[in-house]
Amino acid sequence: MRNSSYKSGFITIIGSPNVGKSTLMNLMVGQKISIVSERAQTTRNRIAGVVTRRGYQIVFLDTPGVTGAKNRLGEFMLRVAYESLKDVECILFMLDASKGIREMDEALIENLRRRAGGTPVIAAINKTDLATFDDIETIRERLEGEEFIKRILPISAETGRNVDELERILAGYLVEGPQYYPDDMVTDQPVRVITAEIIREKALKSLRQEIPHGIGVDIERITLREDGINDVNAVIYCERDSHKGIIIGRNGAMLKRIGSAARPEIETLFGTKVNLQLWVKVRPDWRNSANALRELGYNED
Ligand SMILES: Nc1nc2c(ncn2[C@@H]2O[C@H](COP(=O)(O)OP(=O)(O)OP(=O)(O)O)[C@@H](O)[C@H]2O)c(=O)[nH]1
Ligand SMILES: [Mg+2]
Repeated sequence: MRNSSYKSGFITIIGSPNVGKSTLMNLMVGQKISIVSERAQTTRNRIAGVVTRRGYQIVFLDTPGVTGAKNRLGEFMLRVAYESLKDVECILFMLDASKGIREMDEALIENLRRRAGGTPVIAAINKTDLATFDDIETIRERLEGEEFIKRILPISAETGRNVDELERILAGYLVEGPQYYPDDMVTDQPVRVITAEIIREKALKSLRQEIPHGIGVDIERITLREDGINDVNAVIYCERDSHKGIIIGRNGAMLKRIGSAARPEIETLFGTKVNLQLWVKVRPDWRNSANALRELGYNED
C-alpha cells in the first residue's frame, strides 16, 4: 500500500524527428525501451517508458517526430503525437541545439500553443554537446516569449548533462495518484512488438538511403522449444523488388547482418537462446494500405 502522498503522472515527450526523444526516455528509464537511430522518423508509435522512484512514478510517452505526413503511415504518426498531448500532467518539448529552430520546429511551437490546452510545457534543448553557447542562447531567446513554455533547460541525452535536473523539474508536475505500473515494469509494449522494433532498428542502422522508411517488421510466430530455445519468425516488409534485393544482400549477407545484430538483444529480452528466422517480402505501397497498417500495429485501436 502507498500512502496518500504518492505522486504520479503522464508526461508526453514531443518534438521534431531526430531531436533525441527516444534517447532521452531510455536514459531516464535506465533501459532501452524505444529504438533509436540516426534517421528521422524512427519512432512510429506511442511508447510508454516508466520511471519508478521512491515516492513517485513518471510514465513517459515517447511519440513519433512531428513533421509533414507523406502517406497514411505518416498521418497515423502525426495523429499519435498530437493525441498524446491530451490528459497528461506535463508536456516535454524537445529541440535539437545543433539544428536551431527550423520551420518544422516553428510549426510545432504553433501547434503546441493551440493544443497544450493549459498543460504545462517544459522545453529541453537537447544535443548541447554538439552545439555552441550561442546556438543554445538563440533557441532560448526564441522560446522565452512563449507563455505556455514554463521552463527552458539545455540538456544532452548523450552525456547526461542536466538530465537529473530535468527529472526533478518534471517530477514537480506530478499529482497525488496511484502507482500505474508495478516496480519492475518499464514499458507497456508487448514482447512481440519490442522484438519487431529491435529488428527494425537493426535494419534502419544497416541500410542506406530511402529504403529504411519503407520497412515494416511483423513477428509471425514465437514458439518455445522443449529445450528452452525460442524460435522467432519475422517478416521484413519493403515496398519494392529492388529493395528486397538490397535487404537480403549478396548471398544473404545483409539479412544475416541484421539478424546477427538483432539476435543478442532479443535473447536478452527473452532470457533464452533464440533462433531468429528473417524473411523479406514486398508489399507495394504498404504505407498507404489501411490493412497493412493495421497488421503492423499502426492503428488506433
Ligand atoms: N550528440 C548527441 N546525439 C544525440 C543526443 N540525443 C540523441 N542523439 C542522437 O540523435 C539521433 C536521434 O535520436 P533518437 O532518440 O532516435 O531521436 P528521436 O527524437 O526519438 O527521433 P524520431 O523517433 O525519429 O522522432 C541518434 O543517433 C541519437 O544517438 C545528444 O544529446 N547528443
Ligand atoms: Mg524516437
